[in-house]
Amino acid sequence: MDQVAQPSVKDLQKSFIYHLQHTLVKDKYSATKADMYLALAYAVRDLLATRWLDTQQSYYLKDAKRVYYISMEFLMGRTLGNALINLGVMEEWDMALKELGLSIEELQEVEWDAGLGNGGLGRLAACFLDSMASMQLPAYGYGIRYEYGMFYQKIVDGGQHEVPDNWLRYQNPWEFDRQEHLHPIRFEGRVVEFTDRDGSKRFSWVDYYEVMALAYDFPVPGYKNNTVNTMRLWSAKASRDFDLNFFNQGNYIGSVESKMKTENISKVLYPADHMLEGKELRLRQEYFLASATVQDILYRFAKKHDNLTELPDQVAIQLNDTHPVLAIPELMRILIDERKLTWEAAWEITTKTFAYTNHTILQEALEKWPVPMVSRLLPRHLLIIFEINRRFLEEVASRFPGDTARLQRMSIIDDSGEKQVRMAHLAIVASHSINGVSALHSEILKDDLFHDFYEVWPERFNNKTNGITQRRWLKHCNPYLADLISEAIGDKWTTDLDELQNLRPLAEDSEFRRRWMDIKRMNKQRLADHIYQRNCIQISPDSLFDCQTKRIHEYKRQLLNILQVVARYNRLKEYPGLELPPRTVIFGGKAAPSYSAAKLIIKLINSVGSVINNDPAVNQQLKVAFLANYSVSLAEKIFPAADLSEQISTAGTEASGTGNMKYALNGALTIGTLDGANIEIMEEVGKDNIFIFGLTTPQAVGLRSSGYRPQDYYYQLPELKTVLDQISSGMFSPGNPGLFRPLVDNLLNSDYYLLLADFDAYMDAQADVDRLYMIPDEWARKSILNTAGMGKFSSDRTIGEYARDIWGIKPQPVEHKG
Ligand code: 26R
Repeated sequence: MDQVAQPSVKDLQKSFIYHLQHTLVKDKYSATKADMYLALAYAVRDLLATRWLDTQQSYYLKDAKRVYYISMEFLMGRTLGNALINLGVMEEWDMALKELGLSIEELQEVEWDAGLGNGGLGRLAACFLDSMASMQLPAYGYGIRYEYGMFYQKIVDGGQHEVPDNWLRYQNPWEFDRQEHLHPIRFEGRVVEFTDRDGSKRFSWVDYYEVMALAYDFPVPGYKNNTVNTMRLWSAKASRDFDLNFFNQGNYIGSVESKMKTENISKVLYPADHMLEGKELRLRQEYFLASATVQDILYRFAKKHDNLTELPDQVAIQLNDTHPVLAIPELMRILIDERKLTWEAAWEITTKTFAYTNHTILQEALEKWPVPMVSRLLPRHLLIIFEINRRFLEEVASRFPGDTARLQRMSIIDDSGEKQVRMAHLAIVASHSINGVSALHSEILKDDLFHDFYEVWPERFNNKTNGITQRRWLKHCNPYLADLISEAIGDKWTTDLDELQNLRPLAEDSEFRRRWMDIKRMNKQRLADHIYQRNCIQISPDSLFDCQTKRIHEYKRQLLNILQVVARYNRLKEYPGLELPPRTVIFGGKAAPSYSAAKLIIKLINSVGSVINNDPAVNQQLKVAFLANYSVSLAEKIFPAADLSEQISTAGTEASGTGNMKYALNGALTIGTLDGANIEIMEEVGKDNIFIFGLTTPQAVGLRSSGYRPQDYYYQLPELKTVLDQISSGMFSPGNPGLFRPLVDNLLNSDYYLLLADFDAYMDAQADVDRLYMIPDEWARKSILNTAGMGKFSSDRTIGEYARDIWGIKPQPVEHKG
């Protein structure tokens, strides 16, 4: 698609000054840096506006099939830099601002992250939006406009403190409220049964109360292609009826209180991603998103169609995990109760429309909601779920006569204890596609977690290995490396990441290697400066930057990393002349506020760090830094500076991982287990260019079932024993010697994630890392080969597969009329 003539540098300056004066009413004397950022944001926004209108109009006129990506989380990070990149105006703006004496980097730092997500699942949704727009797909993201996003993490005395993330406190130039797109969402009440005029049994939901869902739209620009898609986030508002009913009762303050309570629905993102807490407010949020979105989809469909059986030809809905799965009974309810379709017709439409992606196999994180809670909140939906289940179990019973154990295992209702709705079973039964997010993970779904369902519907199961957008995770975050790559192989990689293969021969070119590592060193210096400012730790850009950044979780094994760090410390103390390359071990990540083991691990990392960093005998060779408040914008500074990427989850636990891809794309080497997408990364970069260690998934499963005894390792490995004894005896917590004992006791007595079993292999792999880092040319070569091998992991590839295999949608190029 040809680009419309870009504005000149003079035009950009005019627009910037216009917004400074007229939108913000500031001049050069009164403008703060925040004002300058806003003026720039409004000027860039103007460039998006007409493209956005053109895109939406063209989808309408072409009556294109749309895809709806429904997600409780969108971890977007900052918008400005991404908009500049995708509009292709970064350099022009850089010049325009320089002439005005301003730095575009500095202004970008003013923007507060949109952190409406926990981690991997939320960031994947954000990368998918970028890819869908960049591939010109008619796509929408639907989510919740939480008033408070992921909490801001402070480290106090080495421990995590949560501070509310009031991201809307500042002006947000990137959102548009759409007062006209308002949907009523019903809760509670009861169901009455009646007989229709034609004699059929009907249900009606009565005595409910209503909350309104108000739309806020966010632009999602494609890369240099005139497409601007929409992310629509819902905010809860008390309805006018609600106000009238309550305020007329004469209890004014009481009425304001209940009004606030209904508006609480979109107040805060739940920050727990390790365990379902089962809080009623969370279930309300899930239904709020599901219902508002389904109503919106049907409203848009109805502008051009009146035959609902055509819905699956016009609409594909992808559920980002089970969190929005109530969209299924909601669509059934509307089709049957309001549009008067038969059950069979409604069911066919529903199953052809929905597809489900699973993102975790951890039992504690699988959603199950108590039947009494669902019954009180959503009485009609519960009846629909029961009926879906009744028909489903009938089908299973006829295929497997007499197999009652199977019926119990597969039922949507778990009645082993307090009755619960198994949301994943509901998603599987009502979807035509079920996918995992890496090859290994998708196999585990078929062989293990959902094996019973795989036997019934093998054709529904498929894999879609995750990916990341190279626009944000290379071009934007690592501009010097991006320019070097483009200089060497052209810039087609920005929309076709497989082009990176052409870097392979350059790994053998010593001049290219030197330039490659010069850029890495510069990025390391930048991160070192940042760390010095925040943590007051001085680190050398010549040390090996060894990074593990991700949510803090036992299965991700940050604890294994820190055990290795303590062992390294002991070696350096014992053998002062030891020839090891200096290392800086960098951690970042948040713990769920309710996850006490994860919080204790943060405290341990910081405590080990303060002993090591303050020990003059080793601190030229080893440092530990925990970077507070890991977020999208902080990640953008870390990936470009990393030498080594730690991907060390117990085999069979990490669904995919996406940080692993971002590190390798920026030239870090991976030390990792055969878990999630690490396996596919190994296949792409080659076994010689990655440090793989540890148990495989079948070995891990086998070890557990044959009676794993962690203490055997404790007694057989003297170095390991020393480390564990040091931690549990208080060497890192002199004021409170027993502080870390629970972590060690857990390792010795249970160690579900097999840290002790993998310790020795991990130490060996780390020794291989040290040896390689001592040969800078070899390291540089492998670093280049890692980037060169990352073509497969573009989210463009992933989205292309979803579009072709699941959604049946095609690119719809947008003509920009200017
Ligand atoms: C329901 C609640 C307790 C909850 C559970 C789990 C809320 C959020 C989560 C987050 C999970 C689903 C998640 O983020 N999974 C991650 O998804 C990434 C994208 O597919 C994967 O790369 C990553 O391996 C996986 O852990």
